[in-house]
Parts: sequence; structure tokens; C-alpha cells
Amino acid sequence: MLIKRPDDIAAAEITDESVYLGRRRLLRTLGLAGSALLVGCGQKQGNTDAKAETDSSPTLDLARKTDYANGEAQTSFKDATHYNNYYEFGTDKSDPAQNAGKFQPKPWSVEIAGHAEVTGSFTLEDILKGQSIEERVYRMRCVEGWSMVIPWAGFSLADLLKRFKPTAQAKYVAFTTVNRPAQMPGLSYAALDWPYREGLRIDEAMNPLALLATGMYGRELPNQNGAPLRLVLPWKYGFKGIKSIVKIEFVERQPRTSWNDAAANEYGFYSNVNPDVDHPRWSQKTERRIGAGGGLFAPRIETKPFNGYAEQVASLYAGMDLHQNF
Ligand SMILES: Nc1nc2c(c(=O)[nH]1)N[C@H]1C(S)=C(S)[C@@H](COP(=O)(O)O)O[C@H]1N2
Ligand SMILES: [Mo]
Repeated sequence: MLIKRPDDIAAAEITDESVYLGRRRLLRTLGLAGSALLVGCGQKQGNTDAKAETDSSPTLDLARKTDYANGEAQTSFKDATHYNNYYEFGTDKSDPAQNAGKFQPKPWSVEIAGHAEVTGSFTLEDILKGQSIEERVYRMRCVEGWSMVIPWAGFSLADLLKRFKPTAQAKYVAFTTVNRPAQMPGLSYAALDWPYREGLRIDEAMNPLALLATGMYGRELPNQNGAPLRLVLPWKYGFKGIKSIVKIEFVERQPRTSWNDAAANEYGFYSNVNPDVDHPRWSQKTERRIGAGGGLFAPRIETKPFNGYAEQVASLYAGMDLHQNF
């Protein structure tokens, strides 16, 4: 994001995507959407990509399904898993799907630290114990100006955090992504100060919309979407949704976060979706829905305050100047 311009003017990205979509459409028309031909065309094909092609990752038992996107059309599984930001696997939108095949999301454990009565290292199985996994269809808005509608599977972050009994000193929650250079080729480039870090005020973290996702489209998360555990915060810009979380720490002061460290004037700590606060290099008033008819020439749609979730979250920011606290 730092090194790129928004999607409506980034020529390199536009070429990438239109070429990609064009080829997919052609292959579909020819009935040749198999992976063998893509390999034949010189396209690198990782394990995860193959997994996405066959849509064969384990399915999840979903306790219930709730549409938080007003019946808006869901983004295709293909687009949601092949147009990603996950800089640990490369900075192009197509890099994560191509480069995340070697990543091993199991076994997994998460360290719980800081101001809480219960801390320590917990396996993914410990973390998931007793949680019923539900589907929530959320609108997602990237700070770069594109958006998707994704059926996530997971449970409220609050349900997990409460189990550790945070103390009164726990004013914020800090999250850290795994740091595995051998499995994450993007870590050899200083695109960001690794490992990726994010944070929330504790009341934001406890808001029922904040989701810890373990899956999408009824299946376990693909590596490129943050397996095995990632945050989903539909009222905030996408970069707050930290992937492949290995540490959750209850802290007293506002934690440092990767994009804010990289460019504090461009990426604020709060980063609530806000059409009235422009990014210094582009407007945030509109967005382009990935995969919507018309491709790159689809009309841009208006971005809503808090990405349309004001009713659920605006009270968290009552009395705050959202131009100052962007
Ligand atoms: N660890 C990590 N988490 C990350 C990122 C990243 O580069 N590294 N990119 C963020 C950005 S900018 C966006 S828009 C979303 C994209 O999530 P998706 O690929 O599942 O749609 O992930 C966020 N989480
Ligand atoms: Mo993003």
C-alpha cells in the first residue's frame, strides 16, 4: 500500500488483473479451466493454488449463517483467494496464492500475554475448544479502494478474549503474525518492519462484529487468506485484519502497528472506513467491487462511513474527532 497507488490509477495492477481475468474467462469459455494448462502457460502453481482450484479444503460445520451485507452479491471464491494482500508472500495481489503453498498452518499455537489472569501458550485446538463456528457475510474494504463481500467462518473475538480474563490495565490488544522466513518469501524484502503487527482498543476488540476467522466459503482458510487464524474487522480498512496470528497481548498503551510505523500520516491506528477522510494520496469516497460486472470499468460505488456498519460500531468513537483519529 505504501509503495503503490490506489487501484483506480495503478497501471501495473490494472494490467495484471485484466490479463488474469481475461485469461480465466477465456479458459472458462473453452472449458479449459484446469490447472495443467495454466502451468503450461508458464504460470507458477503452488499447492495452495491447486487447493483453491479444486476447492477441496476441509469443510466446516457452521452453527448458523448470517448475512451482514444486505444481500449484496458475494465475491467469487476465486477472486477472494487470488486477489490478496499478504506481503509476507509478496506485494503483488497474485503473489499470495502463488507463494503460500509451502506454508504450514498446522500444528499451530498462539501465545497469550500481558495484562490478563490467564496467559501462556495455547494450541489452535485449545483456542477453538467450545467455540461454535458461524458464517458471517461481511463487506470488506481495502484502504487501496477496492472491496469484496466474503462469507467468513469464525467466532467473536470477544468470546476468546474473555476467557483469559483481561485485567483493568488491559486497555488495548496487540496482535502479531507468524515470522517464518523459510515459508514466507516476502519476508526477505523490507516491505514492512516484520513481523506484521496490529492492534485494537479493548472495547473495539470486544465489539461483537470483530471476528476471529478460521475459514471462508464454508471451508478452512486458504493460506493466502491467513490460515489458520486471522482477524476480520469489517468496519475498518483491510490491513487491520491481521493474518496467521501467533501472539495476542493485553497492553496498557496503544501498541505499535506495522502500517502506522511505515507511514503514520497515511495509515492511522484506528483506520475506520471513512469516506470523509481522504488518504493523503487518494480519495476514499468510492470503491470498486472486485468481480462485479464490467470488470475494471464497473462504476465505482460510494463508500459508507464505517463501511456501512455505523449502527453497530459508531458509539465506540462517540466524541472523538475522526479526522484527528483516522
Ligand atoms: N500478516 C499480514 N496480514 C495482513 C496483510 C499482510 O500483508 N500481512 N495485509 C492486510 C491487507 S492490506 C488486507 S486488504 C487484508 C486482505 O485480506 P484477504 O487477502 O483475505 O482479502 O489482509 C490484511 N492482513
Ligand atoms: Mo488492504
